[in-house]
Amino acid sequence: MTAKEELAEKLHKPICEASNEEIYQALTAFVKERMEKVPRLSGERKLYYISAEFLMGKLLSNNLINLGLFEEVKSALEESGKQLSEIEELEPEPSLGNGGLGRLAACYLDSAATLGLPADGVGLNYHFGLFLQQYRDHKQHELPNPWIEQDGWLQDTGISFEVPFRDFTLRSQMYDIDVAGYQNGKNKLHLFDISLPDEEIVHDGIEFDKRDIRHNLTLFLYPDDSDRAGRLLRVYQQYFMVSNAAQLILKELKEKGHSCRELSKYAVIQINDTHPSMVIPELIRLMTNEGVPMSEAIEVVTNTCAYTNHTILAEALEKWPIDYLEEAVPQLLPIIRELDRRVKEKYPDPRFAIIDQQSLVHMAHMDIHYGFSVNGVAALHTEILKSSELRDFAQIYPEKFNNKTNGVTFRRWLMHCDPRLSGLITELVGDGWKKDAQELQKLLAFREDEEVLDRLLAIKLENKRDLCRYLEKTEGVTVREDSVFDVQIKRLHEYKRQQMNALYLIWKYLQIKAGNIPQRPITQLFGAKAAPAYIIAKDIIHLILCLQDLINNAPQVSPWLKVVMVENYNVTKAEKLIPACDISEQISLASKEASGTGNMKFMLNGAVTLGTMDGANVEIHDLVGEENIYIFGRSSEEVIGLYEKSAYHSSDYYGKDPEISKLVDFIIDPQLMRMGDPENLARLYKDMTRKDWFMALLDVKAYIEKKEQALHEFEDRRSWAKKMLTNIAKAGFFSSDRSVSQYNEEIWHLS
Ligand code: 26V
Repeated sequence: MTAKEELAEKLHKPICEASNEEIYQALTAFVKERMEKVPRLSGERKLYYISAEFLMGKLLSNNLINLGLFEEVKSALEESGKQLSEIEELEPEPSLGNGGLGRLAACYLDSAATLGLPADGVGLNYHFGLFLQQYRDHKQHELPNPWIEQDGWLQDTGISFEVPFRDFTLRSQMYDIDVAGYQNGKNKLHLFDISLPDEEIVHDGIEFDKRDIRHNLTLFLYPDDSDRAGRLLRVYQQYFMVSNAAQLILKELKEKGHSCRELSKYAVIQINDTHPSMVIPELIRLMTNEGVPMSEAIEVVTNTCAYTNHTILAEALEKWPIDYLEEAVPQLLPIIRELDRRVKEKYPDPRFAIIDQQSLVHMAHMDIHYGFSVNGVAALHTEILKSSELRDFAQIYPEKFNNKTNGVTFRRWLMHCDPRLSGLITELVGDGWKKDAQELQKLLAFREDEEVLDRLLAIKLENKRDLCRYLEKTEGVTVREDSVFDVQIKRLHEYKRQQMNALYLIWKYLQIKAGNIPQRPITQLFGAKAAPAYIIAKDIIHLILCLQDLINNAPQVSPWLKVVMVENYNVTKAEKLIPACDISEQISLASKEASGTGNMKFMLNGAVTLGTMDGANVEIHDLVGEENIYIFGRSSEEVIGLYEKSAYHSSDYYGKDPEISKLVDFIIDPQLMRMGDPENLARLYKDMTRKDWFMALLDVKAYIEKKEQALHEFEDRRSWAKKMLTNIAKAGFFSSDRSVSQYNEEIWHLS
């Protein structure tokens, strides 16, 4: 039966007579049935990728692409007067992640299945996900983001485990999402839930009783940890995740007829940041309960677990007070104490301790001592880990440290989100790039081909038109398609320096007011969520929303400069913004962005990077060459030196440079203070003038200058198109197929 016939049969009527809702239901059922038939990947050894986040994005189109059904279904619908893109809009996006960490996990699941590697994800089924972001009064407001549908992608497996806590035991339920590889078999994402989640306990936005663990454990990702109850809830979540993972892994091992002593032969566990680190003591606990001697259990688990570090910021290098663990999971303490005792016996230096003198348990230290691999996520990041953050550890365990530069799946981030560009690439170099991304390099042969360059520009314009229509519909704003689209989309964090971009906007606003009109209108697009308890991040959002209001409503300025901060930025919105982008903002303070993955998606879609020598920007720079990227700012060595010597004082820049103070003072300009909330603006002003921990003032002038250069060079359209082409052609290295192959060859060793 053709896809068209099957759909019509499911609908009990011809497609043209069905509503989009009906087609969506039928299409989802159809795809699920086809996924059922895809063979499960298997092999002697299997990977379990444990992660607190899996930022999957919508699955309908992605599954159609990977099943090889996309074109057939799209045309079948078109023949009946229906648009797949409109049907797709009905699908809610699973809200199971926050940023790069979670999206990377999703890309890696896609690539592992595509490469035919047996690799399942393990995480939690958060009912309300991160949160849904709304703007009111120029501020972020948080609401629950319910995404679970009746007949969606989650399948109840009937598998269930008991997870013991100090005061009670929770029963889990395992739900699965199928992950089909591109023209290959399938793996699964296992999402654990509690048996009695109670969505009713949430009120007033995202408030709920944080102590009601039996009913709240899987409601939200990253519940507010500004108080003890919130932090404890995170411990409960993490243990629930890893205890289920450990029980599942041992169950599958037994089902294959192996003893748990053989764990490392048949399984490998990738610990995605420190959130899943308790899987180490939990596995040791379960194995010793089964009679395996402690030393042997420790050795087996060490040979099974590998740890990936995704940031050097304190927020992710988790340290749990021992009394939190005592209160939630006392059964782990004898194990953690024993692990710590063994470390102290061998390495008495307190820098290596798992339990420090303040009775904090260092999760990363546990991972490094009791895992066989530690990797960073970009070349520079791994070097910084080895030479500064984790230097002592790299000295005692040089063989454990390795780099795996991140990657992104080209199925979603090119084939799906930019069909026009995909089509042109295939026309020019064939479709080998879909399986071997390095083939994109063949595009370099067209660097001097004016027709190709013009077609690239024409495609970008079409994509910008699509985005304009989308923004008009969803955000109610009008954007000029002939303006430069400059985009900064990522988690809101001070180190990512959205505030420095805001200072640029202030500068440009003042320039235009003074009569210095840009060569072409500029559209500055932002998308970002701030963690609910992260005050300065919320103040930065407030500043940007106030500037948006001010600039877009200033008659003299708005024809030339427009600010659009999209609400509730997520994967779906990224898929619309990235193909339309001209300038990709990657302006983190050098040394702070572990890798970045948005930077890769942008280059792949023909945007040119404006960035610092940080994270994977360094590798992008080395691949495309000086003339195809805009680099500015202090180097990571300089920045690390400034921190070491406590030598950066924002007042040196604010107080001594009138060009800078003029921009910063604008934050508390009466116009802005009337428009916004003086408390938020004054707090941000104070922070930037007295602290500025992530050194926005250090680089702001170099940033303005480089951005102006990029805007100027944008006007030489052919030369810009050449930069676009070079970026696309060199993006092959950043395919997650390459990253996952390297993980497999150097860490996982799956057959
Ligand atoms: C973030 C947050 C923010 C919300 C509040 C709680 C919380 C807890 C932990 C984290 C850790 C986020 C770690 C992360 O996303 N790291 C990113 O990982 C990407 C993939 O490796 C990498 O490209 C980014 O540079 C890095 O920031």
